[in-house]
Amino acid sequence: MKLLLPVLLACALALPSLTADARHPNILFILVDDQSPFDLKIYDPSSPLQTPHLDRLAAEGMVFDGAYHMGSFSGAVCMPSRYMIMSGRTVWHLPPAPWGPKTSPPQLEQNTIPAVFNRAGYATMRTCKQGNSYEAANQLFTVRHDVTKRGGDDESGSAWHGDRVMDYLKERASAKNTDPFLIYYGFSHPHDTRDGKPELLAKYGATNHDDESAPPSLHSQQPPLPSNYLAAHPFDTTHSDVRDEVAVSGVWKRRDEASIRNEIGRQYACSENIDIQIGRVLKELEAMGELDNTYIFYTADHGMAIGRHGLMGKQNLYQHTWRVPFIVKGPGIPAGSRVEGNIYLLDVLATLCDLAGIPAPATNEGTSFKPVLMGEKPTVRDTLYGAYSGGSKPGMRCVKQGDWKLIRYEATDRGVNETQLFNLAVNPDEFLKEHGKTEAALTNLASDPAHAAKLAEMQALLLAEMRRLDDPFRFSDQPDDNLPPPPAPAPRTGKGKGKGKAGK
Ligand SMILES: [Ca+2]
Repeated sequence: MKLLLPVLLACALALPSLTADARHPNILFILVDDQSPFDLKIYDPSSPLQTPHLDRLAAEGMVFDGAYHMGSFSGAVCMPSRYMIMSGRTVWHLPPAPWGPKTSPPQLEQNTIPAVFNRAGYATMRTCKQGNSYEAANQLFTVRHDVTKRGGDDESGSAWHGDRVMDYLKERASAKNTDPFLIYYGFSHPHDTRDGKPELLAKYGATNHDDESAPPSLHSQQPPLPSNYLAAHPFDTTHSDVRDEVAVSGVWKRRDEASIRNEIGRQYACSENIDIQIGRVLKELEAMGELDNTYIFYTADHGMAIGRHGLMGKQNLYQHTWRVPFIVKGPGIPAGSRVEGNIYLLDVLATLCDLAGIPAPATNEGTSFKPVLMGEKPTVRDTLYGAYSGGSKPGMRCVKQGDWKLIRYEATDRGVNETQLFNLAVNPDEFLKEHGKTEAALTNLASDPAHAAKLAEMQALLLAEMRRLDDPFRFSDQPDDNLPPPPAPAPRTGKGKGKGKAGK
């Protein structure tokens, strides 16, 4: 033993500090801006959206059916979502949240994805849109190219972000840099303005429409209306006048078939272009011999309505918007697998650390779902909570456990007090009575006496989650828990400051 120890120490010292080997895999984290999982054929086989590269990721990796963002205290849902991804903190424990300075540690940015991976010896690179994000964390990527690119050609659109990653990989190869890398590959699309490239717009029968006085024409190649489309949401969601519901160029307040189908066509044109940009990078990684040692994540900061339930934006908690697409491929992940997962975007930091073999920071509140990725278990939690509090308070909350989901809406100043109870096993589209389905189960069950016990159970579960997660608001029929009136959100810092128009 005395002889062996120096030998072992010498061997350990002889190891390179960090190389892109099986112990320290590369990470490619792809984040798109505003995309419902149900846009993708992977989640809705009837969707005409073509994404061959995402299909390949799904075929070679794992698809999550239960991936969620935890919510927002702002109309700009992007912003807290991106804070949660970067920091692994729950929504009410983020620096810009009400009481954020009290519920989040100082200098949290030093425990975010770039800071943690820089310290572990990773090469960190980022490209993404600018603004409505976590600027103090974004600044910590060693290489950073953030510009909002939502135009309809390569220089002004998604190809620009693709070019930045391609340039980075080529420079890395020419410099013979063998440090493992973490690339945060973000896009500015398909967030509006959804100016697609002409050849992709043509494929989906869409036009870059900007004339508010007249709807675009119907076209046979436009995607069909969503199954849960409505011409209007049946009640004020507590923030029905938010920018996304009334002022998105191309739709505005219109919900007619032509406007919605054209806008979905534009969304798909932008999403297919993103898929093309992902394909370029995957091909380059393959040529470099890095693909097999890289964990590739694909997701969005939140979902999107675009006509579903008569809504346009991201300021609601229906499944199309609360859920996000989530696909992961990499070493050890069973190919072609599909799980529920029950993960939040705020679990990403812990999971990346777990996969890379580095400790998650003490400030992290997320749960590593590496055991799910490795096929060891199907979920990481039983209960999921969602919040939207960007308009009147408390706003919207939801809770999901198993097949059952409760959504509550309250805005005393607007006369809103609504409750929805869905059995997602039989009503996954969350049809309401306004959808006119004849089957009794395909509607909101909150007022059905047969489900009164389930409603009470879900109400209790929601209160428990609100307490557990330090939700600073309560509904009028809940105990007030002696909560103080919450302060206004702290002003945001960095380059995104002043661009925080709700919904941007
Ligand atoms: Ca977004």
